[in-house]
Amino acid sequence: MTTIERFILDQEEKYPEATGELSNLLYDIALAAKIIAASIRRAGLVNILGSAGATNVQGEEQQKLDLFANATLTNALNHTGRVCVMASEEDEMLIPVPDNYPVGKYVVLYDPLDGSSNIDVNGAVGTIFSIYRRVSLEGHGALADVLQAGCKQVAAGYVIYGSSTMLVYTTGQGVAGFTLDPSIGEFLLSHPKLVTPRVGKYYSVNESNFARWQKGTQWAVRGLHGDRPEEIKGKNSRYIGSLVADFHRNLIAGGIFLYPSDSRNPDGKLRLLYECSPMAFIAEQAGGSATDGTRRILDIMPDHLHQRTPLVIGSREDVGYVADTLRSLQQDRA
Ligand code: AHM
Ligand code: MG
Repeated sequence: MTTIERFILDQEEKYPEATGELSNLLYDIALAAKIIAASIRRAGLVNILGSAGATNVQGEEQQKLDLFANATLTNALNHTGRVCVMASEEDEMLIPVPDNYPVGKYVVLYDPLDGSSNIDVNGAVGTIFSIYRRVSLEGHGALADVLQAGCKQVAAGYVIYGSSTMLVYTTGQGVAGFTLDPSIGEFLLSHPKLVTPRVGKYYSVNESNFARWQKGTQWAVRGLHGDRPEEIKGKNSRYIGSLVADFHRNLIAGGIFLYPSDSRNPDGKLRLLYECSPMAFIAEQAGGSATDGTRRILDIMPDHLHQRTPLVIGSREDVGYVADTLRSLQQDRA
């Protein structure tokens, strides 16, 4: 039985220059995940469900658990001396480390409760996190620390609060998955090396947007349906509407997730820093890939905190098929 602490420590021992700060940061996040998981499990009991009546910076209604998850992560990180600045999907501005606490060399970004529309129907939700090394030289962190390309991440992961709670993360040495044993309150190593199939079984996309997609996207998704068997074998459709849950299923079973641009959301819906970059890092480390249609997600240099991007992510050959289809249709029109 390997606990997450032991696994992280074993990994750290491979790097004599490691100071242990990143390991401790990962424990901090694992602790926050346990607190959030406990609260989600009790959601129906403690009447924590439902809207808090406020809207977040994206204009979406916040729910009580969103606020709780956001505060839990912030409070787990802000006093440790390991972080110089944070940013959350739920906060408009950077989250500074309070003046009376020490600052450290890492930057943490998070989507505290992804897929929150699933809360009221007892569906799976998740937490996504992304860690960078600071680029500013001293003092409290600045915007430049947060606006880094995804390829600069030192770690990324997600927690899925599903039929069990799992934490999946990478530090660039492959992807490992841990399952929370609620009887002892520990994350135990359950998936030592997650590798995603090169070709997937599933495609996941919100097809109610079909009429609003560009021709290339429509063409590619028809291929995923099985309409063009000479190009690609048709797949099964699965869509929960919770990126973490849809991504996790496809990571394990093989598949492709798309949130393309459409006429209502010209830049797609998902956020580069809190959702797409961390998931892209995990996908690549598991042997998959992620693109916005033309660029590798990890190469996109963000210019603002809440930037959105189209996302095509998952099994390498399937992502390649969609990217090729989009490219060839663009060339035809040019
Ligand atoms: P959230 O972070 O506000 O919960 O929104 C992101 C979610 C993703 O988890 C999911 O993939 C997507 O929004 C679903 O959007 P849609 O309902 O348009 O299909
Ligand atoms: Mg989200």
